[in-house]
Amino acid sequence: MKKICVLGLGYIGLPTAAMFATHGFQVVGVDVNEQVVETLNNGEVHIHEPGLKTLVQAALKSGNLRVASKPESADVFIISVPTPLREGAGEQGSKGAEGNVALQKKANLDYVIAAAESIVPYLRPGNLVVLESTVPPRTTVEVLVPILERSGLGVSRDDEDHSPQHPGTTASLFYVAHCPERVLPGRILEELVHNDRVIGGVDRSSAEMAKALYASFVEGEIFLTDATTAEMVKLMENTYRDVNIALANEFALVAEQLGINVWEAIELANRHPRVNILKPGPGVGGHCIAVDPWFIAQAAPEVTPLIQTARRVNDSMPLHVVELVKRALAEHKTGDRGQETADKVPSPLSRPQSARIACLGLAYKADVEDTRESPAIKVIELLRAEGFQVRAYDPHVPMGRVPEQVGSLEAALDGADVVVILTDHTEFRELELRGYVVVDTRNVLDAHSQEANWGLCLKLGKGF
Ligand code: SAJ
Repeated sequence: MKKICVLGLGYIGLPTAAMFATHGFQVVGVDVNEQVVETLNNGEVHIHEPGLKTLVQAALKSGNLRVASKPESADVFIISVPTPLREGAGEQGSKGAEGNVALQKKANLDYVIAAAESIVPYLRPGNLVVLESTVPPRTTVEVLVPILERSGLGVSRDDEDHSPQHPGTTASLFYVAHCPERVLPGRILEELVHNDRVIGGVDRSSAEMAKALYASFVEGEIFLTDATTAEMVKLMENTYRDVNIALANEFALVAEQLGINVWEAIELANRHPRVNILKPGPGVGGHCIAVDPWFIAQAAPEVTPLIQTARRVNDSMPLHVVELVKRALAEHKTGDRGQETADKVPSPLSRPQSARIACLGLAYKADVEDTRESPAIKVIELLRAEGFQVRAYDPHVPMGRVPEQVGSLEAALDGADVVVILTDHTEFRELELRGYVVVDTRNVLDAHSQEANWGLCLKLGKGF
């Protein structure tokens, strides 16, 4: 039985380790966080994802999955560690499309480097090393391979790349491939099996070896390419989505100025057979879409003004939400919306800054507990910085994520001057908010029935 060592037991590493373990491999999952190791060894799972706990427990019970804090010898090593942004990492002398701005956010490869270095002592001829982490273009060939070559072994190369100086003979070669994950949080297990996969090898043999490995559980098609193309494919997918969300957000800002409803306009535009505008909202969260475009920008800052601008448009949306809250408060104060609204909402606020704001939703998107890069958290931080009294509620997110978090909807709504809907959780679609001033950033409330019934509802993207 082949042995796989998976480094990093996070959102991708853990499901991948469990998947291989339940498909006939002996797997050792490694994490540098002792708490993660202990939790898993106690049969518990630190990541909330449908079906994951059952799969991990089955894998552990079968004896095919073990969890450890250090790597060990194996046939295959899979690196699945985070690649966050390093903020303010401007590089002297490199001019981006707008000065050095593009380079202020760059990939932090510390975890990838540490994981690669931890493998070096265990690397043996014939081993395959797979990088699953999302990385800037060329990381596999320019960062990962040189570290692994410190083992004294040579990386496998395509025939035409063999030079007389190259130390490797087949007997002393190792193999390397980049196999980016493409699964959607909330549907990870299903998409791990059914999505198509792109595998980029540093040479053909590496790509073929990785394909044979993933074919053990992937039911989608597996496409082979080179490592740098595979890196770029992954980054392009998420950048495509980011740029298109930025376009939707920009349309929303325009619609507010024009006094039209962007949600209706998008629905109508999307009736065109070749148009599919995404949804505006309070910004883009999650650990990938808000991060990955910067990896392309850092590789080619001069030629990526569109990508960089899209990032800034999406990053500016939390501030826009705060402006909408202030507008709602001002209307609330003056009763601008007419007698009907003025009658229904509480009395005018003498000091808007002391206003109570109920924030509904902390997660970065619907029906998940993940708050990484969540625009909702950014909105709360901005409101806090402005001195508002904030209470936040999210039925999916464990308590303690922000100091303002409360454990029930009632506690959040109690005495609220403005209610801001920041995440489109299913639970929020049925909300009864009669008598509240609402800012709906996700179009979860049915404008016609709600607004007609209970007064003031500002919707992001809807002018008035
Ligand atoms: N969002 C909008 N408007 C939309 C769609 C999304 O504002 O129309 C926001 C969401 O609310 C959220 C953020 O964008 O804050 C990202 O959500 P998402 O559902 O678009 O994507 P993620 O981050 O959960 O997962 C993405 C996926 N990539 C693509 O769809 C191209 C997933 O397939 C990747 O595997 C994942 O990134 C990753 O790990 O890279």
